[in-house]
Amino acid sequence: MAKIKAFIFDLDGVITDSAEYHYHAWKNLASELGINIDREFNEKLKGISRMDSLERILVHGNQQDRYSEKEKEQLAAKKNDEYVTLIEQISEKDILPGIATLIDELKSHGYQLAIASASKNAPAILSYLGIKEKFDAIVDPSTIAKGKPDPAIFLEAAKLLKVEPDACVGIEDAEAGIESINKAGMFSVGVGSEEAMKEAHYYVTSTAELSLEQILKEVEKANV
Ligand code: B16
Ligand code: MG
Repeated sequence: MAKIKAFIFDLDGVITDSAEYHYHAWKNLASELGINIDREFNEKLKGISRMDSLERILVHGNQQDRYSEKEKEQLAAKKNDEYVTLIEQISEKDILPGIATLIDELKSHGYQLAIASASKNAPAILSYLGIKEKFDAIVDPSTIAKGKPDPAIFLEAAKLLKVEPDACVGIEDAEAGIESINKAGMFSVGVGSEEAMKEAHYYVTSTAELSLEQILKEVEKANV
């Protein structure tokens, strides 16, 4: 592995926990369609794009053939309208433990920082958190043909930073995200359970445990 020059972050589940807001907005929409979803089902929507999330909900309610593409677009837009209102409550206090310190430490050491999130609302969320200007690049997911686990979004982040993939560390909380980082040829850091993060080069169970020193030691050890 080359000398690390950049850190690429997933947003939801790594920098902040917006999953709860996605859950409320999807639950309300699903219930209008006569479909019930619970928190366990919501786990399967993490890291999944808006339209793919809607598809999964429709399949769950056995309504996969009920709506036209245009109607599905309208349903997804309705969910997003509620989500956009809900995330207005997000503020600095919603940054996950240890993340603000890690970002500052990375900046002070001169690392490049980017966001590789499936969310089209990522720039708004980063603004509410007060940390948008700390990132050198935010990938626009609408420019990415294939979502995670495809490596495209992480490769695009490296390209925007003008850094080779093997000089990047990617940080993710979703299995599909870890797969995406690994396929991109980057060093993967997972946040989550041992089971969910088994493919990560290194993992921690909480963002509070993330430290630059430890990550660099693990990169050295792994020699990937
Ligand atoms: P939006 P991440 C993902 O964010 C969320 O985990 C997922 O639940 C959501 O459907 C997706 O963004 C798209 O979000 O509807 O705001 O475009 O984990 O990739 O940061
Ligand atoms: Mg995530």
